[in-house]
Amino acid sequence: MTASHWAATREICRHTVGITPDQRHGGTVIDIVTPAVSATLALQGAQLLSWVPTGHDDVLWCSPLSALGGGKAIRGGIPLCWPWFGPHATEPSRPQHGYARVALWRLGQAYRHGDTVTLVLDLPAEAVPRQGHSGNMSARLTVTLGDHLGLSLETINHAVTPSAVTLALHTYFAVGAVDQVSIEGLDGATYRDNTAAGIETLQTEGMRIGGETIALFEHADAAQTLIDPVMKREIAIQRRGGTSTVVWNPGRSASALADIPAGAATRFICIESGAIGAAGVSIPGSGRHCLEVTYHVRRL
Ligand code: TA6
Repeated sequence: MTASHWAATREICRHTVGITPDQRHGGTVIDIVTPAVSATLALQGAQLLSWVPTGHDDVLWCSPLSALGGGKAIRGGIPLCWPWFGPHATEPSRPQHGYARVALWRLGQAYRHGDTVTLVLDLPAEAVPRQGHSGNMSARLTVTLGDHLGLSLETINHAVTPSAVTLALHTYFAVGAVDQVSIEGLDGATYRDNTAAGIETLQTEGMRIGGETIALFEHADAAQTLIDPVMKREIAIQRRGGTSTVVWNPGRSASALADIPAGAATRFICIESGAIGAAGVSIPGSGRHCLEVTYHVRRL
């Protein structure tokens, strides 16, 4: 981060009680502390790393092994997959899950209403390589942090022609034991099972995680609930502006991922909300698209 970028970040935070910038583990973060919430967001990727509504444990899992800057994807929290999800459709050399999570975003605004804090972060078009279908686009993330969490990822198409995007919030939820959780709200939908050569599978009877799971639902209901009997809580997920949900846990394959400590893959489940594959969106010339997701946590 340049000195002027750091100074601009500090200046925005200076006016709002409870919002503090810091430099940590090789990156710049914003710490948020109010009576309702404590949270940390990294400017790399505009990635929320921690969200602790008062009276609860952290809702998010984040690897202690990840650097928080330097252009390598941070493992945990809420990575933004944008402007494509997964491998690039035609150019495998481009970064998996797009540019957003490895780019340095700019804090544009920070404000507080009561004990709720809102941060607005921008990824300007100049920071997005104009190759292939990345087109000429910018992104804006608005994060609202309080006793619930709201994220709104806006894509702005600056070209006069339509641009196609796939995108997702790749949220890592902390859980007590992944083999004990269930995910409601996906029954009746079909998913591509990427642990079984992409076979189309019908989901029934509540989703349980029995090992490595890569389940891509292009179309699923807009609401899911993650039920965690070990942490005695449930997390309600509501999505708008996309029809897709992905459920991912690496299971034993975690041993091949250097940034997941031994045994830690049992302590998170990714439930990702977005618009992927054939359910991606086409944004008209000079148009905008908004993906919104909200999370509420309740004690069981
Ligand atoms: O969203 C599922 C997925 O694409 C999986 O295939 C899995 O590899 C995961 O995301 C993590 O990707 P990453 O690039 O962060 O290692």
